[in-house]
Amino acid sequence: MDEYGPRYFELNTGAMMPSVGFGTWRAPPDVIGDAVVAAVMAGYRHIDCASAYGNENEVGDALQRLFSTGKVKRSDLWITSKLWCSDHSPCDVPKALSKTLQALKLDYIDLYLMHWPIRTKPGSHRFEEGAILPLCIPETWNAMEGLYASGQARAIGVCNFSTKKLQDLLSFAKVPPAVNQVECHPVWQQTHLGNFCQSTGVHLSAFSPLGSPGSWMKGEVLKEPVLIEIAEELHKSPAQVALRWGIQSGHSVLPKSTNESRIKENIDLFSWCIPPDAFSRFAEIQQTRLLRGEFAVHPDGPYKSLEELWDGEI
Ligand code: NDP
Ligand code: 1BO
Repeated sequence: MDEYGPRYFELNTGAMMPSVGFGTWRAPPDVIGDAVVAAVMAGYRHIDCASAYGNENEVGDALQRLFSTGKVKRSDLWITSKLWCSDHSPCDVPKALSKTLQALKLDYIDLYLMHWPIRTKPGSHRFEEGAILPLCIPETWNAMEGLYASGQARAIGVCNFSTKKLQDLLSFAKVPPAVNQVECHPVWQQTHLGNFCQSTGVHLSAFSPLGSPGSWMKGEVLKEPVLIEIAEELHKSPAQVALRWGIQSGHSVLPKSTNESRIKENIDLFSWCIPPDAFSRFAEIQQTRLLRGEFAVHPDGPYKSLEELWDGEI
């Protein structure tokens, strides 16, 4: 029995976003389709995509498979995608969303996010020397607001914004961001940013909620002793406890897996909870940001240090 929510978080647009989203970063194009189908069949109703992940076309094919069998309708699903850094010029923003919609084979997106507060040369895929351009966040945001007004993006938001960058954005936004998607897990709990988001009505969505084991981020979150102890006490896996911690902290969580049994494990979160005495022990965990963003720091770019990229939240 599902007693322990929340299954959804209400955004400042009034929309209800499912609290567990299926991550798609680093999921190879030849396996992502079956993984998306397995995820939806296991109960996920939220898929987290991005043009930069190079697999939106295959995600779109999988969605068509699901729609054609009548298992789910478009309106049952929450689909997020993201504007890549090379598309920040206001004239490129609607073109980038059109490309994403074409790949996903959808006519609207539930949530469109600026992927990073970093702007690179049109057409560039990396952050190599010379590719990073001066920022134009107000102009890019204004173009995102146009997508919201057109209905092609039913909510808009950002990723990887520090408290200061979010505060600046809120000072000029005509449409406030609905979501700030950031790294968040028991080893990088984002307490300060989370409190600011809560006080301003911006939902904090947690990426890499398992600490991205196996990626170049070298996350060891699932080996954290406090997490393992609590998992043993509750007869759950460390991954489930990390995800349940995120939801109980008020964050949506976006676990990625291409393995069917882990896909199921990662959404088995609603028939149990972490009791208050165990929950308070997460405060003991030493904090470390894993996705530090060294690639965004250049002597000629807008961020000359990690301190500047994260405005001290490092
Ligand atoms: P996660 O924290 O979701 O970890 C994914 C890794 O954990 C995979 O290697 C997966 O392997 C493994 N895994 C999954 N479930 C379990 C489990 N139950 N037990 C043990 N290992 C498990 O990492 P991501 O960095 O992928 O983050 C999740 C999503 O967040 C991304 O896919 C993306 O959608 C989003 N994201 C957004 C970013 C942004 O800048 N906005 C940045 C980073 C991520 P396997 O597949 O073999 O199960
Ligand atoms: C640079 C990593 C982006 C993943 O969303």
